Amino acid sequence: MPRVNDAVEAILLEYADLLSILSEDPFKPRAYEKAARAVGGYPADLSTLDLKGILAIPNVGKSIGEKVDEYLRTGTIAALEELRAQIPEGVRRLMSVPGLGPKKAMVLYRELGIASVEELMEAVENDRLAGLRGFGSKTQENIRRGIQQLRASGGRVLLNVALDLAEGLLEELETVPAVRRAAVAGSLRRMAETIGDIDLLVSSTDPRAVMEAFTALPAVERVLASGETKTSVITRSGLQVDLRVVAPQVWGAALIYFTGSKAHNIRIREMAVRKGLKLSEYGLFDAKSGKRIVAETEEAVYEHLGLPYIPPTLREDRGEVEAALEGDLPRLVELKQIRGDLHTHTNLTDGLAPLEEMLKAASCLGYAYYAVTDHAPNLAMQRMTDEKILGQRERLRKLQAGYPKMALLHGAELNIDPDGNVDWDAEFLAGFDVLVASVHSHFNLGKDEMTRRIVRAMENPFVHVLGHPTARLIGRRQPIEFDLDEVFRTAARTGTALEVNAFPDRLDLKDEHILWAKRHGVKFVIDTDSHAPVHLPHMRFGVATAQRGWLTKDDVVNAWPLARLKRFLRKERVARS
Ligand code: DGT
Ligand code: CA
Ligand code: CA
Ligand code: ZN
Repeated sequence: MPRVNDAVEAILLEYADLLSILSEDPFKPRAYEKAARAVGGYPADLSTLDLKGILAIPNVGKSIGEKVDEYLRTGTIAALEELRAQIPEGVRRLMSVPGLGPKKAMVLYRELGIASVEELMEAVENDRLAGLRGFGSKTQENIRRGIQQLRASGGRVLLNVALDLAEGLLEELETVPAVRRAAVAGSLRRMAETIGDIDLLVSSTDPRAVMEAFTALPAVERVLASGETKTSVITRSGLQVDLRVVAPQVWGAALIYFTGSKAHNIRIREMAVRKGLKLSEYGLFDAKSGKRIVAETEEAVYEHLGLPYIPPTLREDRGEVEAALEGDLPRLVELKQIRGDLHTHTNLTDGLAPLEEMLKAASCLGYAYYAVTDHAPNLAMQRMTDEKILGQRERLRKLQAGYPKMALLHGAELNIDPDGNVDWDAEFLAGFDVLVASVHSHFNLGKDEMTRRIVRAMENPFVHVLGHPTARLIGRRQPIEFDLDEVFRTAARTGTALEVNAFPDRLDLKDEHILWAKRHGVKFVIDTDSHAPVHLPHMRFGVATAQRGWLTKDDVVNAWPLARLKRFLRKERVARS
């Protein structure tokens, strides 16, 4: 179930938004934003904390702490209600348009009375913004693109949000006596990057009892439709959930059908037809006699189609059926094969937890190695210095004795400047065990310039990993544009690993691009980019994305034993210098 921490994070972010509209002081909203992220990343459940406990959370001072406490006790914050009363909800909705900040949203409202995204779109189309100060043609173009981006997201939610909710619902369904088996299906089982609605499948001989129990769950806000085989509801968080109930003997066929994707289903149904069979959610049938051949397990259905089992993360009709027929399905990398994390932060920069806490949490995951990669100095707001990072290295080396089974690697996340240069000179860079380089600024360079910039960074012999290569933030920031083939070719040539960033709003590279890059012979690293211990388990989203990109253990350098990883980190440096 979503934790109360997430609700408080959302409330504090709203408070920060409203403050940034109303107050001239830029630091106050930032303070609320930082506190929001700290609360979201805090390991303990907020509902178990008293005021003293709340004030122990990093970045939560007295004034914010008291508001959090008030919210936990009363379900509301008086000061927030006051701000809400001053600003129409529509203005805040305007701020959900990527690229449209609080000040501009307020101008649109004050000057033109615009209070919704629809009204804004209409105003853009009718050129009503033209005369407004600060709304030149470039701004208008950005707004237009932002609105398109917002529409394209179409109310879909991030993978982790849907998965949290679905796992909570499954847990509750499993306690219902009439439920035999229960599973997630649809895009969520395929671990797609965003989820339109949650599909659940249950087998039972008493569907009515299942539907009754389901619609009575506390998370359910409203029932859209309820029948014997299908019920659809809207949850309190606004997400739709479709529940299907089937007879136990057709479980496998139904699970294939409702897992999809639609394109994969069509592909295997065509195969069935060619074999004189008929495939539906009720089983695989002989087309002539109408007799059911198999239905109980997914494996049996695939087998009778002449196919090995195809993992859900591959079922996108990207060539998996052909590969299965040829016996060429990849042996997908699995979470349990991941031996370490190579991109993580501490509170030396924008992380929330001290080094010691991050290490402890990582060792609990059983990792054989773990890299700390705080931000380098050119990201000015992080205030990194040479002394600080060298001090951290010394501390890390001392802490190594406490982790006999986990090699502690010292790294940094470098910033790729517009010319493709990174922080620090060669001599200083040579002191690190592992270096991630990422684009954190100048997202709007032209395509050629952007390609050159990234190629140059990868040609740097000290750069091991290109971090979150497209810099997208799902639903919030478009990917940067570069020549994918050129960048993938360069990654292969220079031995630079491409990151599969596991943070749920990044998932960068994305599945299709991973598959594309793999064809160039690129190696990958699946990283969490954790800023708190609770982020470390995001690794599962990165692994799922890697699976959707057809990666095997051999493609993923952090699935390798330490000795092989070290060769990768060393050999490349020698080869390229
Ligand atoms: P979403 O919800 O947009 O993230 O994506 P899905 O894939 O979960 O799509 P959804 O919820 O509409 O349907 C769940 C699965 O049910 C879908 O992956 C395949 C199956 N399905 C739904 N409608 C059809 C259909 O018309 N034909 C076939 N072959 N399968 C369908
Ligand atoms: Ca769905
Ligand atoms: Ca659905
Ligand atoms: Zn990072």
